[in-house]
Amino acid sequence: MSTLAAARYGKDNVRVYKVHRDEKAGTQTVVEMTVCVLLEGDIQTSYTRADNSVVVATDSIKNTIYITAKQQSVTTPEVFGSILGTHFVEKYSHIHAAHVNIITHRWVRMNINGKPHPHSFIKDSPETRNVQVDVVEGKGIDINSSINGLTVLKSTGSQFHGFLRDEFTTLKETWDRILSTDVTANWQWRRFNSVAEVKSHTAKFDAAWEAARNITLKTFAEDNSASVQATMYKMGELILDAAPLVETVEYALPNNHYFEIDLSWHKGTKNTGKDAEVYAPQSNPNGLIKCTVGRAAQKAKL
Ligand code: AZA
Repeated sequence: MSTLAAARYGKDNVRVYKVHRDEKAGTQTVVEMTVCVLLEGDIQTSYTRADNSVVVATDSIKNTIYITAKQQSVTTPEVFGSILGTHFVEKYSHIHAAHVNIITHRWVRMNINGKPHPHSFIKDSPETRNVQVDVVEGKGIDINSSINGLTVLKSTGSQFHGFLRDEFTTLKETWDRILSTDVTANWQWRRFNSVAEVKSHTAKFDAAWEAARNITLKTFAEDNSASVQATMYKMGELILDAAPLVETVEYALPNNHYFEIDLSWHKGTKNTGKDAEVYAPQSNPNGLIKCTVGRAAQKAKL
């Protein structure tokens, strides 16, 4: 005997572009997103008895994403995701949860001759702003916002010493090293009761994203880092201070290593320690450091 233990389905990788034309100012603004919507509810029989009567076709889900993008603002993604997810739960009595993931791609307005161009944009990095919105009937709306793929490097101002040494240790202590990482940072909002409540906080979502990004960059640059662990914790603390509705901040930082190269074999060339200039960037293996920073009395989840 078997049973359907869990099920959700929907449309993934729905690519959506929306332009906003400000006729008065003569400027246009664009948003490009990749959207995933997965539904849960009384859909078991579609798996166990080939009963398609309970299936909102994934094609209809895709159409709903387009229509909602036409009818509603897609900024902020937190509000758009809440409207979209709530639609499915309210429209179909047998759908009890909608899980919406939105990846917003980076299109930054070009500066031409020192002036912001009215309708031209550059993708200056693979960085994305993502949201995961979970709308659960009778419970509310959970929103997790994130920065992904923000790659940073500092050529000094990072140390790593005093770590545990035993018979497995070969790593040398360092008081001056290169530090580079691809930032994944996400922050979990306290639960919202309704779309109206999410909408009432619209401005806070952009503000939190901007604060999280600025804090990440400023702390990375300015902290004389004792370790990835110590620096990321400072970032998390500062984001919690900046965004009172945020309950937890989570970072996942790979340590993208740059190894010194001993070039003494070539005419005694000095290229280690204070003479190091040419390094070998490493693809793998890499350190991976994670943490969740919560308000006092909250437990970390890893
Ligand atoms: N944290 C660091 O910042 N650097 C490291 C580690 C670590 O845990 N391990 N090796 N190098």
